[in-house]
Amino acid sequence: MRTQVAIIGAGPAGSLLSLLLKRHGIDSVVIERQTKDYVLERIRAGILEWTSVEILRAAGLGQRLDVEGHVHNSVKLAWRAEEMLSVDFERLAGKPMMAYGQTKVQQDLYAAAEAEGVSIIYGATDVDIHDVTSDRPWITFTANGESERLDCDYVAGCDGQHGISRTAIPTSITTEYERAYPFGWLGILSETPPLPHLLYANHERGFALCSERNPMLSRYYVQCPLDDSVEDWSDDRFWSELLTRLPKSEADAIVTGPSIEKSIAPLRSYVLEPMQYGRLFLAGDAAHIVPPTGAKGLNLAISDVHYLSEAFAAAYNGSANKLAAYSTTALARVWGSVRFSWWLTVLLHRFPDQSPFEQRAREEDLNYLAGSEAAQTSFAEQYVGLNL
Ligand code: FAS
Ligand code: PHB
Repeated sequence: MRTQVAIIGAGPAGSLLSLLLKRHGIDSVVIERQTKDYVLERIRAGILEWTSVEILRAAGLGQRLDVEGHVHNSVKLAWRAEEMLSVDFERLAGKPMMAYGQTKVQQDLYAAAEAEGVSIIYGATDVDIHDVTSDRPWITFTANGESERLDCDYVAGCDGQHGISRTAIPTSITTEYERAYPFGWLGILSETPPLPHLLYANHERGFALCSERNPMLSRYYVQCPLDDSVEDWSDDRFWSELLTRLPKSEADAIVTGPSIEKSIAPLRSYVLEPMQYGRLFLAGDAAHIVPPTGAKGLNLAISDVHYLSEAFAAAYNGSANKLAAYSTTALARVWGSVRFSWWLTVLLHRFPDQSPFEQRAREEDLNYLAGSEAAQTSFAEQYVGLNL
């Protein structure tokens, strides 16, 4: 087989990239390890930055999100049990954000790929990347029991945090930046009406977050020890812990119910530099991971492939400058979101080894945020998404 761009991974990054390339008349083939249903069943992100909404709309992928997405002009922060602050995005940053789950984004991307004849090969194993420093790289993989070879001009590594494309870049030229956090997030979905707004809470018992997926589907998280398992958390224990960590006025408004999904995710910050090597270009979680506190992971995958698709289009039109600068361009926005996600994670969580001084200083951070329009503006413009 031959194509112009071979894409490894059909998560949000890989499947959106294939569609953006098609908008530029560039052929691609997407090679995905899992089945389509497996990818669609993963419960992950819930928030789109306005920049992401605009990229999806511009690519003709905004029809459903414009009907089912819930635009939010603010989020609430709570601390010291009853202190609360609402940050007004529209007034301070000039744009809102949208609650629209990654599951729906993925469904929309796969529906468009099918309708437009984009080639996605599911269930591919033994994927390997060859000759990325030549001008004729190629991919090998096994699909339906057959060994396959895909010749291409370029390779896009969109295979997430457990992918292989990162390993095709020699460690002699890469730098890894990493921070693991000493806690996880226990998340549940419940078929109950969510709060009217997102609420982040820093409580002495730990972080809590109230979010949504639709008017009858709530998404809640509580910080939990890394060595906890889902079996340690009955629904009753979860609801009791969540309501304890919220201000009473908010806790009284929560509608509890049976969980229909329950999982624990570890939190990590990770950046690989550079994000390109020869004719291999990384995008999304393949190159960087953020703790979900700032709701940036999915949004960075979208901005990476926005830059990458523009760079491929320029290259096929005779100008290779954007492609040569892709890693530098993407990393500028990646680091802005990585820093914000790290800062918000440290601000809102309880660290097992933290001192009373650190907690009191964090609370002062939140008091300052509550009293400073400048601080709230800085928070707002980073939360809704830095400009491309
Ligand atoms: P993905 O991991 O989504 O996709 C990579 C794809 O590559 C996968 O489908 C995988 O099967 C495939 N693949 C891997 N290795 C391969 C190989 N060798 N060959 C072929 N295919 C291969 N972000 C938020 O903003 N908010 C959240 O609340 C949030 N929660 C999360 C919870 C969990 C448990 C995880 C893991 C992530 C969460 N994220 C969250 C981040 C998440 O949304 C990612 O940022 C987003 O999925 C990134 O998209 P991709 O880069 O496409 O990577
Ligand atoms: C979610 O809805 O899953 C969500 C919302 C905000 C975050 C993280 C996750 O910061």
